[in-house]
Amino acid sequence: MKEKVLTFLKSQAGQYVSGEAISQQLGVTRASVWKMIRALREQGYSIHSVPSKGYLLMDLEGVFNQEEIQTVIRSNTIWKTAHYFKEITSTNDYAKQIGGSLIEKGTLIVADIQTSGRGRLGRHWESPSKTGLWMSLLVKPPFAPSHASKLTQLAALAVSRTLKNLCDLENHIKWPNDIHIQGKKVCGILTEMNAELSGINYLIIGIGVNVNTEAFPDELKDVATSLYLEKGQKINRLALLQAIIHEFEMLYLTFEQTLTLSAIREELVLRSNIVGHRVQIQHNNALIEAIAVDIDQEGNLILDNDGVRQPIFYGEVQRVRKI
Ligand code: BT5
Repeated sequence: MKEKVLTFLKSQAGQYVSGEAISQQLGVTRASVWKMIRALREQGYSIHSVPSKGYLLMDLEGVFNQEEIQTVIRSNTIWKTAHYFKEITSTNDYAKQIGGSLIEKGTLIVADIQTSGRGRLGRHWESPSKTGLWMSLLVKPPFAPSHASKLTQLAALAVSRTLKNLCDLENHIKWPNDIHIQGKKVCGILTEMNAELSGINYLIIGIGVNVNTEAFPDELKDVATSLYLEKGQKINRLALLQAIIHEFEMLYLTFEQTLTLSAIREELVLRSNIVGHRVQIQHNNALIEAIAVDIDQEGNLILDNDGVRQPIFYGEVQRVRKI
């Protein structure tokens, strides 16, 4: 029944609604309306009450809880199970714990705060409470392990498109796993897998997006940004999650058919802030400096070093200067 109260409050689109109106609409007593409002507040919804006006749902920034996350995947063809955590060490760590027993095709894991959020090579990922999107997409794909890194590119493109289409924010993909706005990192992706030569047991795509972060710790403030800082207004995290999941689903379904990035290669290049620039990259214990000229359909970054072309599969790229 409290879901009905929630739906009713949502339908009032920012208007106060009296306890009397809710009780009449749902055919329950004023006392039970109050109890349900209290239960919804305990679930994380911010409901403002003013004696003469009634109740106002103030969830403009999006409330995460099991029910809402479940709603996000309702019509999804890949993610059939969802797990929400108020607090967790890392959504990727949880995905690893359950990955071995994953029966469903896909599982979505979302947390409000990560106490040990991780980047690549075990680096710390700052994941403060309720201001970001800290999520892992767990899948059991039927293809060979060699295709796994392409999924990082699919995820990057899904986030990049969403930031443009939903938030109207120009952004770039920093190959292979970051999204930047105005040169600052707004999203990082960590893809991990458990595989054997014969196939992938499970694959985890961890995505972290700084959504409504108002300020970063000193060590990040020059390199990190959030959608709020760039846009000047708070973004609804649920709407963002829904849009990213939807974009990723479409990209993934196409990818499953072809196992190449040929359909999106040009878009990856257009959105890249690496292609067209002189870069340095740490590769096989050597520091290579060359011009990044392309991304191929395998997701490799193509470097040109005095006319010699070299595909790079993975690595830490830094721009040296514009050419
Ligand atoms: C990444 O690593 O960018 C991958 C980040 C993946 C985070 C998600 S959140 C959900 C899931 N669960 C996890 O535990 N992880 C994934 P890397 O390219 O190694 O970048 C790490 C570097 O980014 C750090 O060394 C910092 O310099 C910087 N950094 C840390 N926190 C940041 C933040 N919130 N925003 C922007 N930059 C950050």
